[in-house]
Amino acid sequence: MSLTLYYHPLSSFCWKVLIALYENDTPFSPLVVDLGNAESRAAFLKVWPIGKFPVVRDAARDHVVPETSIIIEYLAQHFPGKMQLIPADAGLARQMRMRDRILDLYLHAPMQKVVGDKIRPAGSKDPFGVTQAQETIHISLGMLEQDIGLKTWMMGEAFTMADCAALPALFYVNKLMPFGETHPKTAAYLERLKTRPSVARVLKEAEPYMKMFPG
Ligand SMILES: N[C@@H](CCC(=O)N[C@@H](CS)C(=O)NCC(=O)O)C(=O)O
Repeated sequence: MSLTLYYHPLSSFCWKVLIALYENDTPFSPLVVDLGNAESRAAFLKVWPIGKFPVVRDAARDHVVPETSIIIEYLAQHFPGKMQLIPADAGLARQMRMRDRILDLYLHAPMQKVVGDKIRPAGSKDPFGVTQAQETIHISLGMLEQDIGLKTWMMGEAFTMADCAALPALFYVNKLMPFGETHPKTAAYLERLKTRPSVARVLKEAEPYMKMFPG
């Protein structure tokens, strides 16, 4: 097996790539990174000095591939399957990548900021940054509510990388700031996502670790 996935089952960005892998039944060897363990951390930093996961290593091509969107693009190129997560049409692919970026940068990353602040030691909290992050989340949810409208998935009927990006961001945002009442179309979309076998599998695998979430 040529692919190794460096990840952690509770990590939201790792879910994005796991969904893509499960959508296409792509074979890979999972390698759990425990950043709290000095040995595991040091070994991972040798692979990717930035220290953020997931990262994929493709032994057959001798490539280390970090960053979720780049990983999913790499999988689409070298491990294509029945699900085409990157649209073949260049215009649709650009629109899909734009949604993927909004979800990662303006929903997922601010969610990480809010969660990350909860585990900062007293005296090192950043209430100003958290308020800014919450405002960004609110704006993004408003945009998403308009965008999703009556569509099944982010790009319509086709399930794409943007949907892989949406699940982890929305799942954890909904835990922090439940949006069922305020953003019903987005909430219905999240429920639809959860019924997807790839997503249900990721959530089930994360269940034993959920108690570690500082919600
Ligand atoms: N832009 C990156 C974000 C990855 C990311 O933030 N990963 C988190 C886990 S969800 C992480 O590695 N956190 C550990 C740290 O920052 O020390 C991507 O898309 O892969």
